[in-house]
Amino acid sequence: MKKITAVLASVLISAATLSAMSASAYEDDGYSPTLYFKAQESEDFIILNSGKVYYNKTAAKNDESTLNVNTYVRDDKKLIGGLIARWQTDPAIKLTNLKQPETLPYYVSEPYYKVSLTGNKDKNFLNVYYPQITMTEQNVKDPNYHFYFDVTGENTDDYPLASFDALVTKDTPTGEYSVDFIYDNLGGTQMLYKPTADDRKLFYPTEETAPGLKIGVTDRLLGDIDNSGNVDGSDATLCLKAFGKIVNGQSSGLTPEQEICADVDGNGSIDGSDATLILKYFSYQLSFGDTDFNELIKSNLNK
Ligand SMILES: [Ca+2]
Ligand SMILES: [Ca+2]
Repeated sequence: MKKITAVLASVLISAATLSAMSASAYEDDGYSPTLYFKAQESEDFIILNSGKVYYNKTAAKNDESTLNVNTYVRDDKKLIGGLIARWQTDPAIKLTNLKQPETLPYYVSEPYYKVSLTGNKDKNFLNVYYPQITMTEQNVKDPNYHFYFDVTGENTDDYPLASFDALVTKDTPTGEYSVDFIYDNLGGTQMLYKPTADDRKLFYPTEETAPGLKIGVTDRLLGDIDNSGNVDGSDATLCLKAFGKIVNGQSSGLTPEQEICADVDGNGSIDGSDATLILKYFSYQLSFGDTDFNELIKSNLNK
């Protein structure tokens, strides 16, 4: 595998040299493709409005819970000619079961095209290569061989590059986790694309163009800041108090467990929107009886 990585990296690098040679003909319009993850809701996980995943280990029905995640590329201009996506996470969460989708997001053209899915268990990372190029002298000399495929889907959400599982257990320590694309220029996440018909460009995503998937692991219900076992007005009050402190430049005054469950929209900060969502959930429960936060999130009332 190492060999293929090295070969592909060197091919991509030689393409970058080509790009530099013709750079004068190319005007950068700021366009870049993006990569992203989307997790699927399941028994032990809630997907928050921001896409962040919430895991309450106290309520989890399984000792080991499987979060299914899809990896996508968005390339509205359909310029990509090849990509390597590599991602990893904290050792407390295991990444496994990497699969290619039934419908590939790219048009497949033989003989060059082959998707490769690999990973490294010890280092806890997964890789997707589109395509895994079969290297021959002739291929290298063919200036078009990178570009024998194109995005198939109109909506990239219908066409993941790959799916995988993230395993979270009751022993996973409380905390904020993230499945992150690996950003490095030597065999890490990279995309080769053609900004113009005769140009090719190597693009290395950053956190902005390839954001990670956030996973909050805690010991209590979403929004139950005081851990009373239900979500109500007291939790909204605690949330507003924490917000007030943050606004005044102080720390929230909450424990890490509380902070994770207070950020109910998962946008990374505790503020008035979170308090509003907590109150909405409280009144939703009063109207509809014993429901879970998931149902509010899926309803139209959560925005
Ligand atoms: Ca409570
Ligand atoms: Ca928030």
